Amino acid sequence: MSQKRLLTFQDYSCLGRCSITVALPTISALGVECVAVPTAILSNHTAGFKSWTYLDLKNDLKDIIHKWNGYKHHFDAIYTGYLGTEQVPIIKDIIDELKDDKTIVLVDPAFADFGKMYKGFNEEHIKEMKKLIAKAHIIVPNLTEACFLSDVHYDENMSDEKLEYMMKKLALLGPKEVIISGLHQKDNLVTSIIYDSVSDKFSRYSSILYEGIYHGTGDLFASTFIGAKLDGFSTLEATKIAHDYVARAIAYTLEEDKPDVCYGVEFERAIPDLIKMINKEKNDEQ
Ligand code: PXL
Repeated sequence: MSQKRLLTFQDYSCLGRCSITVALPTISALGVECVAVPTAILSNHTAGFKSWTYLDLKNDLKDIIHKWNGYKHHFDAIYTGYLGTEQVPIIKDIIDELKDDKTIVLVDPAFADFGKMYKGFNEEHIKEMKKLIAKAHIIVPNLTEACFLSDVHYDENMSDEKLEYMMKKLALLGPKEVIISGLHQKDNLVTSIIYDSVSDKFSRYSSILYEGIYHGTGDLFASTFIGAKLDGFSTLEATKIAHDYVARAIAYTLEEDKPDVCYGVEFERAIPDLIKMINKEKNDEQ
């Protein structure tokens, strides 16, 4: 079996685990080649830190991928994460150029959380993101992003009926599957919900909730999910693996007296657990 190759576009934030610094090690640990194109270089991410430097690479993105012209390369997946508003249409064109009929396109909208957009984003970003989502097979918004993208009022304690209505609305934008992770619907539980628009079915997975704010866990979930998908797991299995890995990473982080939200979660310590999970699932299947 030949090794799977994934292409990802997201920022490189040097300090504060998120985006590429989470995607590369996680996807590599899953045995998948990760071709990571930084869309911008920041000193640190924009959540929690007071300020940051931002080197925008939007004018380099097409030059980078065009240098690959003439070489043989198939991308089994193209995965987008945090993007600046002006980068979104550029990435949309690049996806059209690089994907073939076997490429899975995963879009993590990555522009909002806790009912608010991240610093520097406005309505224009939502407009552009809706167009990018039209190119995706699978999207993994958090609850806030799902609300912004479906024009549904944000409600932390959304009913199942409303969630299902919203996920169906998101699928109408183009993606076949919509996954929302990190939902706090019931006391002490965190839930991931999947909507498959082809079968018109929902599936759910829950585990014990660790209270608190853990930055970069959306990026960790998306990276693990797509790596596991390329390892041959179904969407539900890949969702469970990603969900459990994020929970392990949070559990390690909580071993610290007072974890600082700026630095993200200690996912590196959970990589051996991730590899064990993957091997166990594979053995269980045999
Ligand atoms: O984890 C999402 C993310 C990624 N990249 C940057 C961010 C954030 C969230 O704030 O600021 C630069």
